[in-house]
Amino acid sequence: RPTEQVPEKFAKGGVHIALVRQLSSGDYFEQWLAGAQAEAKALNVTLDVSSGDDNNDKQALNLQQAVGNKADAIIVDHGFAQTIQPAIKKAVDANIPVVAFDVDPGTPQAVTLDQDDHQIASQALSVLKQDTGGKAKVVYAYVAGFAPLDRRNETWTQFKKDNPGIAQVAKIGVVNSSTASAVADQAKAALQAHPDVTAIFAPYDEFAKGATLAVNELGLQNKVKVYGADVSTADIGVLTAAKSPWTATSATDPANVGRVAVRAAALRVAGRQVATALKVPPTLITQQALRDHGITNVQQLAGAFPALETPDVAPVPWK
Ligand code: SR1
Repeated sequence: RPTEQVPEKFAKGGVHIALVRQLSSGDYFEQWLAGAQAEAKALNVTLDVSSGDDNNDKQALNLQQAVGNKADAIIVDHGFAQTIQPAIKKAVDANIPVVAFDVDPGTPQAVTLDQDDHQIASQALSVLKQDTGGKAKVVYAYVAGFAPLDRRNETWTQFKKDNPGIAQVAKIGVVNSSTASAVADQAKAALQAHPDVTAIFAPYDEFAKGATLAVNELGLQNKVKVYGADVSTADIGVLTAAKSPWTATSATDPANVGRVAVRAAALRVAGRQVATALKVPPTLITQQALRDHGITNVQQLAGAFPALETPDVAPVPWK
């Protein structure tokens, strides 16, 4: 329920927020965008969306353009620190509010938003540990440089130290417009080279889908289990398919995270205080729970996992 009047600029429909993305393909990024667009519509904001399509120089150019166009606020969605920080500095110097999702903005003047990636990794790893009794040869999927994956990697590194029975025997991973199929090829090769592997830690849903495909194609479903991150309707289909090796995922609702990013940017446009570091906590979703609740799509998830919705993170008082 609104507790305040809509600020004039929003009522008139004159607010432009630039959303500058590094990546746009894949379930996670599509759902995130849908949430951001829905929130922008609800707030009467024009969302100007650009994507670097995995080209960091293109993302940096898009960001410079958003600054040059004097956007009312800018949301930077992923990116590599060295390519986006110079333009973020220009934005904050020009008093343009910046919300940085899953990327280090390099300045405390920007609001940061993340999904608590350490918790994402530790939730998925808690199931891996339970299933394996803390003793397993593991294939690990990771690409350095992406802030959320780097944070999940910190937790994996500590987990290995704390659990000497867990051994990483191969590292795989690629991020591009066909991540899942590339990771499937890599996972297949790793599983063939290491027949004693019983678990794949793949903390990004495109990695987990690729790992699952590899296990299925090799017919190893009874031996090798996959522990992942993120969730989408397509992921739920993969998780709950007969004999699926994908056992657990730790996830937020990506559409909800997109909505939070737009709310934070809108609040800053209206001159409101926003916490400097926003977090949307993840929820552990197991294959068993999805089956028990008969969940087949993301719309049904919130009923069984109400913590996936976070209206209290960056609430807008006039909405
Ligand atoms: C390439 S980075 C992919 C991750 O970004 C978001 O944090 C999602 O959770 C996804 O796993």
